[in-house]
Amino acid sequence: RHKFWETQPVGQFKDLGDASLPEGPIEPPTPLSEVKQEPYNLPSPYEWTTCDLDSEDMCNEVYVLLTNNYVEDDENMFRFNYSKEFLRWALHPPGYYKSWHIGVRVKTSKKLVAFITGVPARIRARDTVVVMAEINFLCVHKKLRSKRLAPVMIKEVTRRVHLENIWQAAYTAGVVLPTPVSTCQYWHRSLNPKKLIDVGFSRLGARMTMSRTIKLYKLPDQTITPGFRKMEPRDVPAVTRLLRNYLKQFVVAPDFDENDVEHWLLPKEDVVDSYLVESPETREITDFCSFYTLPSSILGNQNYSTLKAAYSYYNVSTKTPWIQLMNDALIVAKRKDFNVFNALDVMHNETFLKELKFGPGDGKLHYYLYNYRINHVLRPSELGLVLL
Ligand code: YNC
Ligand code: MG
Repeated sequence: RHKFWETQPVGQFKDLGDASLPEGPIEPPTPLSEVKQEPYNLPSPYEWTTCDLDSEDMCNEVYVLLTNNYVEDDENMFRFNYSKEFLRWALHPPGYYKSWHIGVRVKTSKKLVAFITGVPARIRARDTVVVMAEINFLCVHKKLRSKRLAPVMIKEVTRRVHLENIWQAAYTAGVVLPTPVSTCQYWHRSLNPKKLIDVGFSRLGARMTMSRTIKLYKLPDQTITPGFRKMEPRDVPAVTRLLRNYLKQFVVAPDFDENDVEHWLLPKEDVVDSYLVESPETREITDFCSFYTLPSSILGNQNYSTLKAAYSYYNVSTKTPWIQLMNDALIVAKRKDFNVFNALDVMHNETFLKELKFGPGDGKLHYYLYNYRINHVLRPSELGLVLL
């Protein structure tokens, strides 16, 4: 059934439910001298290229490939449209390896036709912090699908990860592969219901009029929580402490240090937004929320070309109730002209989704680990990890 994945060190379907298998690495690392030194062979029309996202031209080529060929919804109405600034941010975290940003070109025309990336991350699984690669942006041009290019790309990124003495990886996908660590669901909170209905993202509810729908999703212009403000560079130490303490409770979560927080959570215009609550009395930072900007192209609509979506990222509540904190996040997202606010049912998100009028989406998002076994399928609320 999975000719490629059956050969890989990942949890296999036949082993699901076998709690006698040891948790942890499936295969031990091999000596670096035994890692294949040359790239895998591609079919002869194609060649490997390493993508330097600092180059405006390369970044543009990657952007165009993804804009036209990356992930679509099941009905092919929308396609992710990651911005160039977002791609640079996503691919240049602390300690990144340029060699993990891998492209495939047509030899004759030099056209970029496929892409896959990794970035390093420390991820804790239960009590063990493991250096992993987060694999993302796997994309093969629409005209080259079903030619088994993806397995070669996955093997090549694996080889380049191994060359850095890293043996585990984390990734998410909308498709079911052997075998999910957890299966999550997206929820959507309309901020501009009129547009969402016009473009076919949502439908007018039964016995609802447009004006009642608009009223239902109306939000105040100003945030409610005293001390709610944008995160600043001086907040990095306090946010790191708050987040580290929060993420302890999840079975799988990133092990963020101050450098990671500075990179992943300091606000970056049109890429990532972060807010916190600073207690007006004690000046203590008690709560935090963040979201990233990921528009989708709207395919074949006369009136609109882009859906502006905010995606819930890392949030922490210790004093402000979850519902109030995330309602303030919705208020700022609305003020920044996002059309919809999306959130997975990970971490504590279920405590606010229904109350804040999020509705369940159709697609699922499956989380995977490569060469690391976790013996039970996790509930989404046991996951403390959000990948971009
Ligand atoms: C997928 N998304 O099952 P079997 S997510 C992993 N992730 O293998 P072909 C995938 N594997 O079942 P196509 C996958 N999608 O025979 C398919 N596969 O064992 C498997 N879509 O290859 C599939 N981006 O080349 C099958 O398929 C084999 O031409 C078939 O190409 C697939 O970034 C794809 O959804 C996804 O661009 C590139 O459809 C193409 O269809 C496409 O014949 C639109 O491939 C965009 C899209 C995927 C987004 C993502 C995470 C990727 C994770 C990859 C796995 C990483 C493993 C860890 C490596 C480091 C290890 C260390 C240490
Ligand atoms: Mg292919």
